[in-house]
Amino acid sequence: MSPKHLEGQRISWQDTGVVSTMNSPFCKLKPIPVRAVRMNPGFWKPRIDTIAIVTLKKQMQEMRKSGVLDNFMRVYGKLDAEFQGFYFAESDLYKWIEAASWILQVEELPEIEKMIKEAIDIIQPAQGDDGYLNTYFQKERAKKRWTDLDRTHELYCAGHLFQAAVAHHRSTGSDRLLNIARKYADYICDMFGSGKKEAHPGHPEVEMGLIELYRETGVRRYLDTAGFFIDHVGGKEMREILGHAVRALYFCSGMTDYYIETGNQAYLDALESLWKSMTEQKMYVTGAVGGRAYSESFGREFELPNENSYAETCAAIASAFWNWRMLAINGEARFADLVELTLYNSILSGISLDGEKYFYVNPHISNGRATGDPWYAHERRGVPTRQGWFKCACCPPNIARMFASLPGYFYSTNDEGIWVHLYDNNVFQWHLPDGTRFSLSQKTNYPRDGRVEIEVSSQAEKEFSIYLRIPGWCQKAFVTVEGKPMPDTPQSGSYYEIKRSWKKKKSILLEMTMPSVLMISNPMAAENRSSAAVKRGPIVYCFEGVDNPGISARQAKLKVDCKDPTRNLKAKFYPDLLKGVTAITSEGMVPVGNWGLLYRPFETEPIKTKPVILRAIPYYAWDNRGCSEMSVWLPYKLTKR
Ligand code: FUB
Ligand code: ZN
Repeated sequence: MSPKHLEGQRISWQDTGVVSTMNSPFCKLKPIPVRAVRMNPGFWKPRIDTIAIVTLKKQMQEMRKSGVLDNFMRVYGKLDAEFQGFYFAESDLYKWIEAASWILQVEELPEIEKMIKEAIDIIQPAQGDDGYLNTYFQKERAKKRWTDLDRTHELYCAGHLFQAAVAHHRSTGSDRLLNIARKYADYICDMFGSGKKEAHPGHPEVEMGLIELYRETGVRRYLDTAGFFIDHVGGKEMREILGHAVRALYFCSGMTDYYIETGNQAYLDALESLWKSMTEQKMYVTGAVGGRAYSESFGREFELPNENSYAETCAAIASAFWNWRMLAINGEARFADLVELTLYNSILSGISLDGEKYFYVNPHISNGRATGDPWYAHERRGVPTRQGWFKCACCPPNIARMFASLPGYFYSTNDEGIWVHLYDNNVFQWHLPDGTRFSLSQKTNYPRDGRVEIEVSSQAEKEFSIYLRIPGWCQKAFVTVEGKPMPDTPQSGSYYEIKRSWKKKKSILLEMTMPSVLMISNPMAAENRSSAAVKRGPIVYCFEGVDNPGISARQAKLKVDCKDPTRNLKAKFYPDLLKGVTAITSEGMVPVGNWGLLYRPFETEPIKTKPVILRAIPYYAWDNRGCSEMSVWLPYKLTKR
């Protein structure tokens, strides 16, 4: 099938989504631009505002300090200095430009606009006449260009440049960075492919970048070169999710993009297997992935260590990218569920509430000691308290681009209607693919509770559907339209369709029960055996030392009523705690006295315990009041009433 891009039916830059599947032949959902959704005060708006007001500026300062911008200037002789940082340092600047560009769709921010312009001014002169642009491999390493694709990251950096350029174009209409990207992409397409340089990048990313550039420009060979890289590494044959977690999931995202454009079932078969392998065997309860610290990778099946969980923030973001693309194919709620799970837990944990510090590695249990052993203290990536910056600073600008573009993840459209994926206060004004204009607003306290009031109106007298995501975590949901309860029961883990004419404004009420629940794990995940984790709605909880004074979170046990396991869980909202969180308490117990020896014979009267009340807070919010002990999972003791 010939993509509509090539039929001259281009989308204007203002109308384009974060991942522009608008004209892609093999996907059901059409994206909406970030600017179509105005977030109102609620859960996400303050976080997105923090990115705009605090995070982006601080990140630029850090990149200046660590020499990322100097690396460009030394290429064209404006600075006489050594190359600084890792060989992929410039990718941080590209991610930052991407984030800063998306945020311009959220708000007018002249200062950020100026910073983007200055960054492009610094980048532009570094591009070679042939289009090549990589600050590490220019100048003294010029002869080494493309000689170490496996380890060093030329194509990875290129991919980030392409994504930044596309975001910048979609947000400002400027083709300044886009032209730099195109020139480089043309050069890459000249270099790589059958009968040319037959190789693939060691760190995927360029696949997504090239395909988005194809969607933006209609230049077919960008898509073909991405396909070449995917085939060269054997994408179609992959079945088990393996290796470096960010690489694996950027690859899956790129392969999904490629399927969406080409429709070759073999890619989708591989993607389905990889998704199953990740979600059934290699994912934390928080949605985090990449448990193995060594090589930052997916381990074997069920290799999910808690204290030494690597769970890189970038890997969780990569999972959200991938699931977002899988969702577009058929509108299956399981993918949106995972986008939601990662957003509220394993991605959000990556940044402090003030927007200035980051986790690179996200543990699921911590001894609360900021001085780790040498391996974990390595560049302070694995220290169990957030850091202001890292020598390898991939995660901070990745979080910024994710949250800056978040409004664009709330909805999709298609010929049938509007798809509501995420819940929070906002007004969405947009149009269906046929041009029918509508307005949809949400009022809710979500995720504090599961009640969402929606109002929809459309310009024209036309029947279309609203598809509400009923999350997989939600056991009971009720939908009322114009005060009348809908007769059929919404199914958990699906989209609930409401079809009618919306010409006259109509109200929908979605009520999702949101009890506190205890999660248990497949016993093959050895560290979670006989333990439970607390979850409420999309939010996973943890027990942090600061909320449990005098109690060791790593020795506590939950008391679980054997007839009614959640009976002991009590949820209460605290507006002033951690910017407003629902804390959950439970009866529990802690050992009295010391264990003494590491091992001892089992006793029928085991070590004495005393009853305590344990308090849990959302996992994303831990380590915002100093470094203390923390655990997501606690062993439990079944009790009879
Ligand atoms: O290698 C580039 C980035 O740095 C990776 O995606 C991260 O895992 C970190 O290694
Ligand atoms: Zn990272």
